[in-house]
Amino acid sequence: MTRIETQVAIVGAGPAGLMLAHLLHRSGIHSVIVELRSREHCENRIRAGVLEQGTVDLLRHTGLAARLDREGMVHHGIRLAFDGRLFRIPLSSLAQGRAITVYGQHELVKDMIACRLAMAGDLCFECTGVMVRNLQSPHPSVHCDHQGKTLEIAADFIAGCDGFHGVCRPSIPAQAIRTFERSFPFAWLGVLAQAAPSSDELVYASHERGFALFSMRSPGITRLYLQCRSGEDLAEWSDDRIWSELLARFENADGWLPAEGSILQKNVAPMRSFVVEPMQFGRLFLAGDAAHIVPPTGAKGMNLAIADVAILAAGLDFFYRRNSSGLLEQYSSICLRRVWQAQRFSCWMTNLLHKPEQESPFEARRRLAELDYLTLSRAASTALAENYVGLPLEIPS
Ligand code: RFL
Ligand code: PHB
Repeated sequence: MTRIETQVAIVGAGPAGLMLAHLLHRSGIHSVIVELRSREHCENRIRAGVLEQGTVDLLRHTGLAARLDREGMVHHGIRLAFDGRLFRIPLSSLAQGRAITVYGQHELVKDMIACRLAMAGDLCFECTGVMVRNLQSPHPSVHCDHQGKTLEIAADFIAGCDGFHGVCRPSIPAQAIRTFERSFPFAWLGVLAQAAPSSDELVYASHERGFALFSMRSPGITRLYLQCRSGEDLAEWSDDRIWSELLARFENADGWLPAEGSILQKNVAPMRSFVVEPMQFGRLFLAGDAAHIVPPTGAKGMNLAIADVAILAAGLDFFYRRNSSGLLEQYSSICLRRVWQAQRFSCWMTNLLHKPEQESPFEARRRLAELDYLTLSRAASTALAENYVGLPLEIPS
């Protein structure tokens, strides 16, 4: 057995774990990351695309935005397609100049891994049998197998950044936490296509055949999503069927259509809402998807993961540099306030745009009126804009 000592053991090298390690490094706090999957797997997992203004500001401020600033696409508005109309929400003019940036999560993960390795930070890929122990003692530890060796990582704190299916949250005794969840009766079929984006902004479409979303990853790659049944079988979705369904759902967009191209990748992602309270047990702190999941319609999940670890890193900085555990004690309550706002907004966007399988004619008209209200009321579109670009992220210092 090899014993390693560190201040913070981080489980998971997704956006939460990698960003936390980076922030701690800047504060002179040592950490070790253990990750289940290979570097290649982490760097090629296609997931989020929309970064809030506060996320971009933090990445820039901490030296992680060189490529993001070159390749990220800054968007000042989004479009809503419904009832034959294509209505623009001018995000920046409604939300004090704030904008969103479209940049693939996997590109950000590549940038963060490269930065971590350049700083000679410990980052162990392909760790198996990961376990966390002694969470309520001042000496918790992480155990795993790595490159044929058994590792014991002795730490002051553990950060559970291992996503929704990780091992950290299930290691907390059930009576110490409360979970809140809701599943949605539909899923998203996601498609990556070799096609130049035919709109310079995202298009969210509400159609009687169901929801569709047009997004992008680069000047040559379009990202699209279709509402489908939960547990949908991908084998039933040929490329031709996907394109004809997409074109049918965007037919509502005042003549605009996505450009077609060859499909490079497709997958089905479930839609769920989940929150664990508190986000801490003893010396284990949960962050990102390990603690909460939001349906992707509001584009909030990765942004929340980054916001959590910004607070956690500040709390650990207070602990080591000012000998104060006050901020760590407030970690969960500070994060949960933002999490529930994101949950509220993401559920609202989901219900606004998706068509439930059994929607009554009354519900369909009510939903249309809700969309129409965004076009009638500056207050309504401002509420959407300020939530979409992200509520202010205040990091105690
Ligand atoms: P991750 O990214 O899941 O990373 C967790 C890491 O932990 C590893 N792991 C383990 N490591 C060690 N031991 C174990 N036992 C482990 N078990 C797991 C995993 O391999 C992985 O490397 O969680 P993190 O860091 O909290 O980041 C969260 C985000 O990935 C997620 O919230 C977003 O992708 C959500 N999301 C979006 N968020 C946005 O902010 N903007 C978007 O535009 C956006 N679009 C989306 C999305 C999620 C989607 N899906 C997949 C539902 C679009 C979609 C379709
Ligand atoms: C994406 O580009 O992957 C994306 C964009 C907006 C969303 C969700 C995902 O709401």
